[in-house]
Amino acid sequence: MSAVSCAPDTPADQEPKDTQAAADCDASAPSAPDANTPAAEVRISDSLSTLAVGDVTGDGADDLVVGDPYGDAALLFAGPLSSELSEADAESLGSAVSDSYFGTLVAVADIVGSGTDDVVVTGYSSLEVFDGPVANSRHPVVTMSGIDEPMAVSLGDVDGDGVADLLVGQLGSVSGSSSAEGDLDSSQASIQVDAPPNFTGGWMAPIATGDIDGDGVGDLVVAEGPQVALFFGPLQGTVPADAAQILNNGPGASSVLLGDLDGDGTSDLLVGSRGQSTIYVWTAPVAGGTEPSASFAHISDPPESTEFGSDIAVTRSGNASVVALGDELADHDAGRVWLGRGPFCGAVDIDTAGSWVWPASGDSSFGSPLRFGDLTGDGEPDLVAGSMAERNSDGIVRILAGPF
Ligand SMILES: [Ca+2]
Ligand SMILES: [Ca+2]
Ligand SMILES: [Ca+2]
Ligand SMILES: [Ca+2]
Repeated sequence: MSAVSCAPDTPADQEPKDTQAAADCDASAPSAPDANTPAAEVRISDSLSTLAVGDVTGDGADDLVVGDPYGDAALLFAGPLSSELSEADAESLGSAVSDSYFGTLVAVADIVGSGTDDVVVTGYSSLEVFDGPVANSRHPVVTMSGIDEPMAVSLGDVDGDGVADLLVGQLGSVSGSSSAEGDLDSSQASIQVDAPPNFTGGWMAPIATGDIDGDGVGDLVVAEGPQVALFFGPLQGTVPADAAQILNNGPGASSVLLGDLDGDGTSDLLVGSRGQSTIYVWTAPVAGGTEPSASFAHISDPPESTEFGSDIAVTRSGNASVVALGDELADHDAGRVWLGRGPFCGAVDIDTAGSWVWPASGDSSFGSPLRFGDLTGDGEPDLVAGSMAERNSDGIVRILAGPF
């Protein structure tokens, strides 16, 4: 992977590394919240898997949905949240049919098109959509059959009709549906994207949706190993594999996020690689073959056991972009989250810019999953950070109050 730079005529490797990010872009350290005094925290009795944030009850306040696959459910915690919460404080969204590991993946967006966010929950071989406002409609509106071990879910409008679509990544393909009613069979999906021939590793997760070329229509990003495939919307029917434009992300890809880093309304692409020390950024408009425009990396002090990029989240706080990057630090039995306040460009040295957030617990795997949302109800984004390994792997979700 070649060096990255804000300006094509000023190669990053000719600039002093320790001053480059600040000089170019004024990236700064936000006031980091104390991970040991969260505004709220969720403790459930089974291992945490994934979480999502959105207003699924329709009252204007963000809510938290936590996957509980060992309880065969997703747990809805209606915001605003405070203090310590358990299963007793949640509404349980169970499967209409008995299914193992229902709650493995959760996602939230308005895919029904009613104006209120809906909840998507997957199990080992199932997917169901709970229509928002969920408090008034606990029964799923969609069950999707014919899927096998869904590995990723992304909700975004890739067919361009103005309503978010449901994209499901499974082995060898991504299936999409623009309809959110009835019983869907993934073999009859309205959008079908098969792996390009040069993707040999199985076309695994992760996937993401967002508008990365700035034409106003959502696009699909699928990462596999060192390659990232871009499918530009509108996507409908069977999408030919040669429609993919390819980016090379040298170290591999284990997390992909499309988020607006610079506030211009288009989605920038961040690709993390678990076990590596660099997260690469492509600033929209993105096309196949382009080099990353920025990176976040341990330039001055790379640890041996980094899990940097275990998850990624982006939000706007005030007039700036704020990025949260998880680093589970596997061998240190800990974990931490890097918070940086943009604008970002060039090679950002995370050891000299930004702030680290650490919990007191040593054995935590703090740093995945990560999301932003206003769960305290004060209008400012909060950081929602999971620690999978805490409490003998029952896990904790901390709500760390913004602004940042
Ligand atoms: Ca709500
Ligand atoms: Ca759509
Ligand atoms: Ca687009
Ligand atoms: Ca808040």
